[in-house]
Amino acid sequence: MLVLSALCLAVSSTAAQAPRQTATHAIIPVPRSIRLTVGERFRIEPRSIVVVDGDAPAEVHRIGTELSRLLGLGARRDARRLAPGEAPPAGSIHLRLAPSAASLGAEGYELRVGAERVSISARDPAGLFYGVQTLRQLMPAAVEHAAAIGRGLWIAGATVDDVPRYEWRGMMLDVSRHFLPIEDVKRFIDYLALYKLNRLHLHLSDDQGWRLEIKSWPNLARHGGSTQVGGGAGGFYTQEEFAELVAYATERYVTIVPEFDMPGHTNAALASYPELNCDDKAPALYTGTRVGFSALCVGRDTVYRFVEDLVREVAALVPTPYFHIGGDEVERLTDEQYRRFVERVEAIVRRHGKRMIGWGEIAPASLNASTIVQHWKNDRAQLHTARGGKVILSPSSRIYLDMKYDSGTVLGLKWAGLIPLRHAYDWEPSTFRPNIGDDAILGVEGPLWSETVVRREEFEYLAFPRLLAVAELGWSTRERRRWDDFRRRLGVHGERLTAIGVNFYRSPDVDWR
Ligand code: TNX
Repeated sequence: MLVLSALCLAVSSTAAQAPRQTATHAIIPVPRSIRLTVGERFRIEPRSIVVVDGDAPAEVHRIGTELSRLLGLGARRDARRLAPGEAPPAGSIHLRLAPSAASLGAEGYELRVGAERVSISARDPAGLFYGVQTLRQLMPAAVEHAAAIGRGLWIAGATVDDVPRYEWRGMMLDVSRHFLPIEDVKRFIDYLALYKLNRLHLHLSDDQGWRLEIKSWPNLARHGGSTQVGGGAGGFYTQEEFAELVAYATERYVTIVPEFDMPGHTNAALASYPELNCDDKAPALYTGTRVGFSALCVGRDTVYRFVEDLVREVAALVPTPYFHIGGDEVERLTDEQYRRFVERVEAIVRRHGKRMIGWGEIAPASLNASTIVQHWKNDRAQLHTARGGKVILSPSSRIYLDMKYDSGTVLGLKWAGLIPLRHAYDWEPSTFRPNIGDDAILGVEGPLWSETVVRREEFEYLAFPRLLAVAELGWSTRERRRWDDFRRRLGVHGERLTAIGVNFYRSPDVDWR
């Protein structure tokens, strides 16, 4: 048995036959179609170079240059533009836009690795970016180490034709319960990109902390952001930092989805501004973990001025189409008060040109069909599909990344059950909920609530490897997903996750490398 890092050549023999070679790959998420061509590997050598077409947009050139850096191609670090009519030379990796490849959609790509040349083509730059991620995974994990520069790298020979199943492939980070510095959030964006996840939903406010500077309501961050669960120092992102984060995410084809939870989960805001409370008294900051006790004074005009200012500032700062209003677990309002609030806020969000998203609880309000409902528990998200609306699936019993793996897990919660790796992987979105079929499903998202996790390493421990199950649920077709095959491929990723510095849980379901 010859075991290579990115490619396994399993040599099997039976008594009657000569040894037979079956080549397997370890790509996560598994591509729509992949054929390995054993014996055709492309070696990274001093002559290797990344090339793009002469008229390629700057974005494509940037993707090429990033790849070139990853490969450690020394002086040839920038991608080279081909001269008009010049064919990609031997030893080149060619990134090419093929506008006519309509069937590849906005994110699909075709990849061909031969001994002489590599080519990736896609209709759009995002597809080239995803082709590059597949290329990374066809190389030994050593490519992820800066120290690999000068080592003999190679790419497994392959022909890949790949498109995602869903347009929404996400993760949520709760930076309210425990604050994560911007550098840590960037690390998560890097991880998402490698596994072709394209949404990072940030839960930016809750009872315990307000995490984004709002210039028209400065006390939200200054006071409301000054603590966290357990009473630590908390923190918040300035608008400059946040703009930089959005730019960082955009370069990696990750859309930031900002959430400001309301009308409940608002103690940090209520503590910062007395006028948001019906009795005009600001409560103390909160550092516990109960839910449901807070609510904005929804009958007051001031509250809608607050929402208006918030949406305006965030819409200007985050050039992505979504604004998530939370809307979960409100115990202090009547159903009628709650629904009217959601409807008024939806009008504000729409006026600012954004698509509203809310947790399942918002579905009974009379919503616009462009609004998105995020299913998480036994909610009524299906009311929204009946009006033609789209749903994101985040079932807590399957992909709440903050649930414990098993009864021995110290971090995490268990109200939605224990979620071992296989349980997170082995389910089918299109049949998961009655009346929420594939045509209504925008995609899947794994939320990571942070009541019990403080440092980046702890966030990572709960997220990995279950986030890779979410990545495959979101990208790969139902027919291509098989638990046994996933666990085998995942084992190979142990080395890669270690190389990029992820503190992952060594699930006993997997034979880790
Ligand atoms: C429920 S999920 C919540 C969060 C908690 C989480 C803990 C949702 C919309 N609300 O406020 O952090 O459970 O698992």
